[in-house]
Amino acid sequence: MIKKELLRRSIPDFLDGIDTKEKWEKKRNEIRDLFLKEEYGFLPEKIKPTIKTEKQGINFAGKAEWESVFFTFEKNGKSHTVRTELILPKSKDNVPVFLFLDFEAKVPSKYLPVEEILDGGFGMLAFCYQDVTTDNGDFTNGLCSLFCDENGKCTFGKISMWAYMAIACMDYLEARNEVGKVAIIGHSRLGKTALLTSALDNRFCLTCVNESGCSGASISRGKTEQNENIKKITDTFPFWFCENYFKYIDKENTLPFDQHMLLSLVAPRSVMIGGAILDVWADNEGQFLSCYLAGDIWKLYGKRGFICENRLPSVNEHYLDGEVCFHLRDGEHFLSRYDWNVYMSKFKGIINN
Ligand code: GTR
Repeated sequence: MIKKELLRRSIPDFLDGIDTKEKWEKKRNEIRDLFLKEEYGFLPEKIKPTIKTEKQGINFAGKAEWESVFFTFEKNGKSHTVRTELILPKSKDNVPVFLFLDFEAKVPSKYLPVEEILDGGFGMLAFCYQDVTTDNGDFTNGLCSLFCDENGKCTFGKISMWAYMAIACMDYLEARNEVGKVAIIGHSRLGKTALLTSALDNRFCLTCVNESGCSGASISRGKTEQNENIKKITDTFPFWFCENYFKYIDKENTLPFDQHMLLSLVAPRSVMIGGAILDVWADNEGQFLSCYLAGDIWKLYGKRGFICENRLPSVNEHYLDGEVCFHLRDGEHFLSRYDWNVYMSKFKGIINN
């Protein structure tokens, strides 16, 4: 079945001839730069933010400590502050932490079940993506305002800017003594962001990419009418990408890569792709094929890669044994408790290893 799908989607064998870890590591930076040049835009230069923290009274039934952490970035006389929330299980060391890219500034939020995560033994650092910069074509606000030109133009898209903040959060987590391993997690447009972040920054031991779909974990070639494609996504969200990406509208077959190669940049660390059966827009087959095609890169590191049957999993069946994981949940587009449990159980396995 897989062969037939691959033929229908006509994905060239981009990784042909890469049969050793050394050859791959030479190639990987080229691939990374291609994604930045052709799709998302290069991230701006790193600025070290000033950090201020403020303790919050709520401690989740005494289980946790909550601090708001303010990141202030300054450049050319302009500055912008992003508020983040750090919630850690009380008096623990070496705490595994999820860096969560959220749609809301609220804690807990629709997609962030704080107590369940704490009860799982994890801490979390969360920020609302629109506090970094708004989700629209205005590049003069938030962090983008520090990097745009006098006409309010940036050379990168908004996904790159959100990824920039995620990397700054990782710098901060690394400096905190109580924090152990860090996973990154995002849903949908923030799943795209989580995947790009981890492709650029190898400090995340686990990358959870929930229903990221088009221009995320899903293959761009061979979309059906019901799937989102480059034309549809750039018609609605042109500001997520850099200008070069528009060359590929209705010309997916001319892309010098496909999205599975973004996944492969995460190797040899673990990556989990989550889908929901009714989320046809995100293209589950394309997300699954990405795992299938990227998996071999892990084998160059002596790892297992993607372990699967020769078909898409059925609903609520999981392919979680390798470092590349795929699960297909019942229901619609959402980051549910079910998904969190799947991600947390893998994270536990990584810590205990
Ligand atoms: C949709 C978009 C998808 C996905 C989603 C989301 O409208 O077309 O690519 O990112 O939004 O972020 O919720």
